[in-house]
Amino acid sequence: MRQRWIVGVAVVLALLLLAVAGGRFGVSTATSTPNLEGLIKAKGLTPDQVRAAVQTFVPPGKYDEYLMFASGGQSGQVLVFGMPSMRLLRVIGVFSPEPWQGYGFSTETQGILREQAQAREALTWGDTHHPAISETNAEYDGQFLFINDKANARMAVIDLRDFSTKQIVRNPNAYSNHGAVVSPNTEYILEGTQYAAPFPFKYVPLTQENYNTHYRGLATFWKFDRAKGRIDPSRSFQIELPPYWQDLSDFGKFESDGWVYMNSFNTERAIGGTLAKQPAMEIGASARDMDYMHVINYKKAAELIAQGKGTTVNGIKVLSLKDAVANGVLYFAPEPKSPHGNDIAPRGDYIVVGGKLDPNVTVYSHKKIQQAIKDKAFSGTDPYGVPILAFDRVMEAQVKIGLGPLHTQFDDRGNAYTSLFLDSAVAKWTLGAPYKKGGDAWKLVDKLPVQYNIGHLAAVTGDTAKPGGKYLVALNKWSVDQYTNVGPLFPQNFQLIDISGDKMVLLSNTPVGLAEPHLVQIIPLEKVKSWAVYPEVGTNPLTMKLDPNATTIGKERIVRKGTTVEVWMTAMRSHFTPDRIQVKKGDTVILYITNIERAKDAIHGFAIDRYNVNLSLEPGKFETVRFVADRAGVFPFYCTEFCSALHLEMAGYLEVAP
Ligand code: K7E
Ligand code: CUA
Repeated sequence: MRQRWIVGVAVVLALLLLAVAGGRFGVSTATSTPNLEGLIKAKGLTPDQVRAAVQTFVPPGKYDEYLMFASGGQSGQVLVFGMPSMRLLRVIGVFSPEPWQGYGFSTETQGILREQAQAREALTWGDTHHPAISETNAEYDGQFLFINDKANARMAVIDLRDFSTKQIVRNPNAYSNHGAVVSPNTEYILEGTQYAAPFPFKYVPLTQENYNTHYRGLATFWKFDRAKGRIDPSRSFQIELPPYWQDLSDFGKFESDGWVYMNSFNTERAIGGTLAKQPAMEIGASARDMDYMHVINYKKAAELIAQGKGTTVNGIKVLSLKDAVANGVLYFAPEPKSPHGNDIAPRGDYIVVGGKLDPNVTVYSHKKIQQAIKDKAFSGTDPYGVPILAFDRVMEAQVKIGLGPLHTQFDDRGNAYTSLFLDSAVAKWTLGAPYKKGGDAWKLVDKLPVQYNIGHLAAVTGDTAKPGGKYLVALNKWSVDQYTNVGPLFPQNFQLIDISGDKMVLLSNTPVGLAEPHLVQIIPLEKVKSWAVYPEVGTNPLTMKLDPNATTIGKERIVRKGTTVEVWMTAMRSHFTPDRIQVKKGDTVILYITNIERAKDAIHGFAIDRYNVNLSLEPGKFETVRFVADRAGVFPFYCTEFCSALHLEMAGYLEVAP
């Protein structure tokens, strides 16, 4: 340890001396250049802290090694960080309007927020929890990102060519959801309903009897059409489930391909009612020692749907609970009380469950589960006739790791990492054969305190078939004393951890002062092939093709048809053409704007004062905006991105005659 420190500092010092000798500090003299040793001493840094600083520092002009996609929690957005620097690179508007991107202002993006005209009105927020990068052969392929909205049971599709949201679909039969996970080749994106509701949805008074009979959970398999880059609701399906609260899930891979494992809690079917002297929801919902992990044969379910077994409910095919049980689609495996994380090991052989109120992680074997199903090794059925697999026949191991285990990720050396909410720690433990053998298997090997109350954690490609090792991020819910006080709403605390050695090493803190990100996914930078400019001038970001209304220089025009005024406009440094638009009060105005720039980063904005019009026009992008000119007056419009020396002059007037 000490040796590495000396070597590390020696290297830094040597580089510093070389730089000084080479005159790279320009005018600074030996006395004004901060002396490294002096700096370290003045700040009271330990050798580990200096090493962490060097390890996470990305010099100006250099790139990070990884991209980290974080859910933006209640902001309804997605955050993109570079790693290991943990610098915020991008915010992606998803379920909330996002003015910088003009998201929710253009006709195209308003359509996305209105869920392709399915919604009565655009909801203006979402509770994003689980980003999921599209996969090929159970590895991230970097093409698409999916994210769920827990609050409104919606799923969004982001295209990683331009890091923009393309589609939002709403679950027609569920009112909340949890988890977005993709199948190994992204055929499906799965969401569980978090909170059971009447099915099909209507008013059913909340009595215990009604709850048991009329309330249901659902597993929704959204079919993804990769060529179109869209979810296809007409080829999606649902499986009806008992009214337990279905939580996180994971798709099997390799030997477990075709199966899904999904946690549930509140198998007690508690319905609350504190004022009526009923047990509080959380007491009722955690009364039993065991809940049920759902074991779902979704390939079988898809076959049954294809054979016409499903019923269409509100536009989506649903396989009934009865048919699911009768056809061997659904089994339960008992799992320790109030489970949360459900994570499948890299080879698809083990399923790791964290029971929040149990000091163990419980590991199930896919092989044992299949054998138990074959042998009909059931310990009974639940009230809905779902067979319950005998716990001792399907459980592979229980590893005592600490209090409040939640989520688990993996590295490339047979280790698993589990967040411990109550302990505020990350536990590193070993998997069994074939990952680790004999005395090395199923053992707690390291524990690192984190600050504080960790929810999810994520390692580099740590939930795929090829975990990368190297780094892990702890997503801590409480920061308490880690940052200066900025009022009573405290930032979340991301902590970067080096997992490349035997011991985990804390590297850095990153405050997230925006919302509560629940999960991140981390992908090597080179796997994401994003565009620096739109490939063709006039690309419509919704279709990703040349738009028929895109305009080129010299073709700009204003055309009136009745009370509709259409404007074909171009934007380039440093003018909009046309720069004067004359309409009458009450006219419908449609602007088709093309940014004809080809230079990277030559971005223009387009805003009309007092009309709530605000677009972002990246090089080559085409956008439409439509509004009714319902106020008379003369309204300046201008470019909102400081694009050039004459940026302030990039402006014009909308004249609305009374
Ligand atoms: Cu926050 Cu994944 Cu929604 Cu756990 S979940 S913490
Ligand atoms: Cu274009 Cu400023």
